[in-house]
Amino acid sequence: MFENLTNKFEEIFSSLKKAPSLDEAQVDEGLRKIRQALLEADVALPVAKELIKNIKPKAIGQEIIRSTTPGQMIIKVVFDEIVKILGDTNSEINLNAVPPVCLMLVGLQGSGKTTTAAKLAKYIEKNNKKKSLLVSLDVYRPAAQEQLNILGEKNSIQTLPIVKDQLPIDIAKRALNAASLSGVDTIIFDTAGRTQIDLSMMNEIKEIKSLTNPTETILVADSLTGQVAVNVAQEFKKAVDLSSIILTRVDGDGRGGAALSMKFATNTPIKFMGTGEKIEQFDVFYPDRIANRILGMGDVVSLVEKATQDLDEEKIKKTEESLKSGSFSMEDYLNQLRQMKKMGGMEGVLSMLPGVSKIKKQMDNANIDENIIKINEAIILSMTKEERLDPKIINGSRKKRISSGSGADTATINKLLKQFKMMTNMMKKMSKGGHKDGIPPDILNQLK
Ligand SMILES: Nc1nc2c(ncn2[C@@H]2O[C@H](COP(=O)(O)OP(=O)(O)O)[C@@H](O)[C@H]2O)c(=O)[nH]1
Ligand SMILES: [Mg+2]
Repeated sequence: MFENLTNKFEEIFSSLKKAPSLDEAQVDEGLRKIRQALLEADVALPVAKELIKNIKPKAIGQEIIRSTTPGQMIIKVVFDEIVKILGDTNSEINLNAVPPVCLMLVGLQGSGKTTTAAKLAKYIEKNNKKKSLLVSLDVYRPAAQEQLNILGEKNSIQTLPIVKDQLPIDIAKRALNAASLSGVDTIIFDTAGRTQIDLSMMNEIKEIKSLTNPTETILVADSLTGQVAVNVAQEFKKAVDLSSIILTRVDGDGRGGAALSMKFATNTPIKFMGTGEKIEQFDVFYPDRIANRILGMGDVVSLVEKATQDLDEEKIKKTEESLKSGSFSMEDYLNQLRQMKKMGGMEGVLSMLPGVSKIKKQMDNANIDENIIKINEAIILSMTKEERLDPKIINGSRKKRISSGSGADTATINKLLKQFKMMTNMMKKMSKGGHKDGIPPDILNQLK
């Protein structure tokens, strides 16, 4: 469903995320491409506008957290806004009523109501440990009631026996009685759809709704129909007030626009999605997971999140001050290494980046030992405070002591000292140039 959009986003972000700095013009250009990609994916114009409007000030005013690039931060901003547009968090199905709790499925013909009724019953049985009664009110389409009852039988879900020529409202009354008698917790009503929005359908739904007083009036919408699905949802919302939406055919090759627009256009949460014809192909709709899928940048997002959580602001300040005063010590270096370790070490950092296979290969080529952080930490810990503050004093005999303390050989200790020297030089240059964002990536380079 989201492949096209994902590919577009990957293209847009591939240059952005590496850039060490971005100016407003570059951000604007990125946003223009994002907007275009959204519209091509059939996202409703007001939704695309809203997204861009919300992303822009955050993308430009974004404070860059150490160990991320501006591009990575922007990906996180875009991600957050897409999650918001999709509905922030998942809202659970509402079963809070005196049993039998009634749920009502509505939607156009062929949108997947009957299939979804059975899927939902199975889901509620598994997750809420509640038994459902499936009831078809579709007296118009030949064999529609049979279709639901066969599905029920196949999947061991109770169904209401069919009585020929009964009107929908009478079937609904019979269902309420049957449920009370048999002690069923939930009734799922599968209503009749039409090929298009139609007044008599809406009136029938209203009538059944006032009889059954459902906790949920759920629109089943075919995501493959894109904008049409969104328009249909708006009509239903106006006429019968929906409480939630289930998107079907998310497994299909639609362009994703319906999924992205639905919540914003109807102010109604998407609670589930159908991902195939089989009964178990039914998932809770989690906005953040969907946003991850759409962006194809989940790894960058978690990298930024981790960086935000893990970095100790105070230590960063201290490092920054040391840098400015030119007194960056082994102590500070140790802090840097520990920050990296917190983020899961080099492997942790790298494995969160997209295109990691490429990086891994480069790593292999460069012979980076993932244990190097640990070894370097051990070396620094074996130094005296004096040595840490002024590594120049580390002579041959001191090296021997450090070696026996850390288990590292002299060559490794020499390498660390050389790296440290290179790094302090480089950092001095960087801080003079006013560029204060690249420390961990540079440590990464220095570790090669
Ligand atoms: N691939 C796919 N097919 C689905 C999904 N949901 C329903 N269908 C199929 O869509 C067709 C129409 O579904 P049905 O439940 O009869 O729609 P109704 O007319 O609204 O009751 C059937 O062939 C279903 O198997 C889905 O999530 N993915
Ligand atoms: Mg049906």
